Amino acid sequence: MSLYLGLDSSTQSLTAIVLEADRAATRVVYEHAFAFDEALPAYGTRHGVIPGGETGVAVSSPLLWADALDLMMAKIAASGLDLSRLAAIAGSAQQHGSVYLNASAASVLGRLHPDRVPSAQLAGCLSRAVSPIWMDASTSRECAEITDGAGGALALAERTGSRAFERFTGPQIRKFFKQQPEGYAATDRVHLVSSFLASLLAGRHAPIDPGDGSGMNLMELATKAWWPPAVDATAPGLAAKLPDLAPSWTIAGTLSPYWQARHGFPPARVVVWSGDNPCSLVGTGLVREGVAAISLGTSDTIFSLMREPRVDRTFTGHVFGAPTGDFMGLTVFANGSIARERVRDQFGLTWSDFSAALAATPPGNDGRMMLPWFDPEITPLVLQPGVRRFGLAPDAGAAHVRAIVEAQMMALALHAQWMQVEVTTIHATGGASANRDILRVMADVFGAEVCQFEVGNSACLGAALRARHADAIARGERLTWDEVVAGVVEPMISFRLQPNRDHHALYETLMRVYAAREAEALANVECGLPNAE
Ligand code: ADP
Ligand code: XUL
Repeated sequence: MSLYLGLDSSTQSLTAIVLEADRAATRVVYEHAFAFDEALPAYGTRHGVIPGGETGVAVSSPLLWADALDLMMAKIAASGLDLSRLAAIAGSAQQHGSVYLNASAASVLGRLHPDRVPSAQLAGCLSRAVSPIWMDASTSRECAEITDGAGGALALAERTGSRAFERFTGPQIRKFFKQQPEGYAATDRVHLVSSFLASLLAGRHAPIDPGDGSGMNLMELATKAWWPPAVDATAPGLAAKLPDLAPSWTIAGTLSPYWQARHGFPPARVVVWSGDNPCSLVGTGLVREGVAAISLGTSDTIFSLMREPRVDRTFTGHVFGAPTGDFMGLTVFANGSIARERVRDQFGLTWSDFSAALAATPPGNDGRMMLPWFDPEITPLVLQPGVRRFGLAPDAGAAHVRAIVEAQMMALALHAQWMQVEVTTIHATGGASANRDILRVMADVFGAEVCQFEVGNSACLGAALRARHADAIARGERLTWDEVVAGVVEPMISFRLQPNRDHHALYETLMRVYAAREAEALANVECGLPNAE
């Protein structure tokens, strides 16, 4: 039976899942994860981010991601798995982050010396030492310039799937071009985190898939090609610096001699990597319309498959390519796990105390409420953070816990309405989906059944399933997406939770109050949202 490796390079950690599969069955035979801060402390990251930048700036290190990949490959090689059966590797990465390489990268990637770590050999290939990541909110000016240059917010949203967003790669590239023109001129290739890591595995520049490409404000959804008006509005000469775009099941190459000599891997197929949300779509089994998934990771996201792209005219959400060749709707909230952790830490709680606080407080929180903008928020756009509290006494820890979770769930429900998906079932994933008390609030707010998975990291599972799918296509085997996920995702649904109808009715009323308070707060903050006209 062949083995398939999925990797997920997320904001804070790297995860690997190995699947063993043949026509009859697919099962997980290996899973391992480590946090960047702990595994590679020399990079000095905090929650995967290099601390100390200007407000709104969030960067990490591409060399950290490369060395983490090396650590993980060593770990897998030492696991006792029969690596000779490894047929293909695919990956998932945090979206939007960009890696800037000079012209030496093309040859260095193909000639890495097996005795040395990747960072020591790649440092000279970087035309920018750091990578801006999705938490960066510092490019509002560049967003406005690109919007103007590309014919307005609606045109950009209709063509690329999203209006200009601060964290999207195009605005980040423009800021680099404006602030460090020499660095931009020395850049031969701008990779995403996904295509950078795929390039490192394949030993040559890998393409970008439409799932991650649509997080750049540069790709035309309909044609899955770079859209010249957006590319030209972003930075001069950019077209020549962008990788190719290729379908998600494209084979980028075989595992380079570096990985074979360094850790004893076979020349397995390297499949094009994608973003964590597109990979999660597969890893939560959303290969058909009608079900939504919520990922409670560093960010909270809600997404759903779409056969046809439906643009969000409220401009909060995104349409991305899906790894199945379809589309997906997605809305992202920056104040996800990190905001829950702020409340947990503020009151000195453990996660089990946090759960106990939810269990000890009534649905609706007796009218106490919070707008949870601890950090700059993406949905709705809040550039100057600030938490708003209604009726919450400073020392009422349990009420604060319920207030943040209810606020997050109501915001998820309100800002997913544009997708026009009737949510009757939610597939919950991400680190915080391990917390059933949080899922109970989710079920009641949405009035939907919530399923929880045995494999918590659906992005990584999705990457491993994508490896299986692409390998089958490369061998000329017919394998539908239903067949890819059947028997893997469904039996792994370990827990189902039904909503309480009375609590849902209460939340329907509270959601109107929440929406009004949100609108009122937005009228008083710097938000800069373009209007639809
Ligand atoms: P990433 O976006 O980096 O992939 P994960 O999906 O791995 O993030 O989620 C990690 C987060 O999950 C942690 O930062 C933590 O806040 C959260 N988490 C883990 N266990 C629990 C729990 N029992 N209750 C609530 N949150 C949790
Ligand atoms: C998606 C987004 C985040 C990142 C990190 O648009 O910004 O979900 O992919 O998880």
